[in-house]
Amino acid sequence: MITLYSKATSNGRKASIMLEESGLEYTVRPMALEKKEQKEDWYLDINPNGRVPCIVDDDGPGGETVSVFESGAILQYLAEKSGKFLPKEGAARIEVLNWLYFAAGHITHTGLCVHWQVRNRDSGKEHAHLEMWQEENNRVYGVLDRGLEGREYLAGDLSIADFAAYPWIYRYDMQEIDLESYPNVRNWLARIGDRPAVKRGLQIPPRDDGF
Ligand SMILES: N[C@@H](CCC(=O)N[C@@H](CS)C(=O)NCC(=O)O)C(=O)O
Repeated sequence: MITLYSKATSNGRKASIMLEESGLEYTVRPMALEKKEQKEDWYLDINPNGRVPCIVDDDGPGGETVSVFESGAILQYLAEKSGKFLPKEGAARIEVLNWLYFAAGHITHTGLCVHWQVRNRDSGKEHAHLEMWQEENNRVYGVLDRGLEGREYLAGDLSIADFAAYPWIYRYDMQEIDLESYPNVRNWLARIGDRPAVKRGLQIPPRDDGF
């Protein structure tokens, strides 16, 4: 059985959406980030990075227990375990990995930097780099918009690359992005957001503050 250690944040949601979409059996252990549970020794033993998400699978390769602790690695692990959302070989697999790493790198890092700077500004703290990160974020949305031209999903067919990108792009409002400037991203966002498994995954573990 897979155990998901998470909170419904942009990175946590990548894993919960994939778990819902894949149909794999799992249980959830909600993490109280505000109590710094993610920095406790028992958790650092399974995720040395001290952040969410993390999964532990007691039926990993060869029946061994494995922990997987980077959201991109979690997506790839679950895709390989379920045989869904990542072609086994060929050009189609390469295209999924292109966009998966773009999401795990650019989209996630830039989204996080904008988020921190906006939060700092709104609480009266230093936010000297807000403009710089928003400019970079607009560049990233531009790359996505161009990539989605003539495609329904990032790699052509629905894949783990979409699940890696969606939870950050879903927060475009917080990032103060004008979505009308990126019509392909806007349509893709609506398409992914319509999926019942994605709707469920966004709320795992449940949160009641509207995000
Ligand atoms: N590179 C990691 C980033 C994980 C991450 O930043 N998680 C945030 C929530 S979105 C977190 O756990 N924050 C709590 C902390 O920094 O202690 C991944 O992709 O899994």
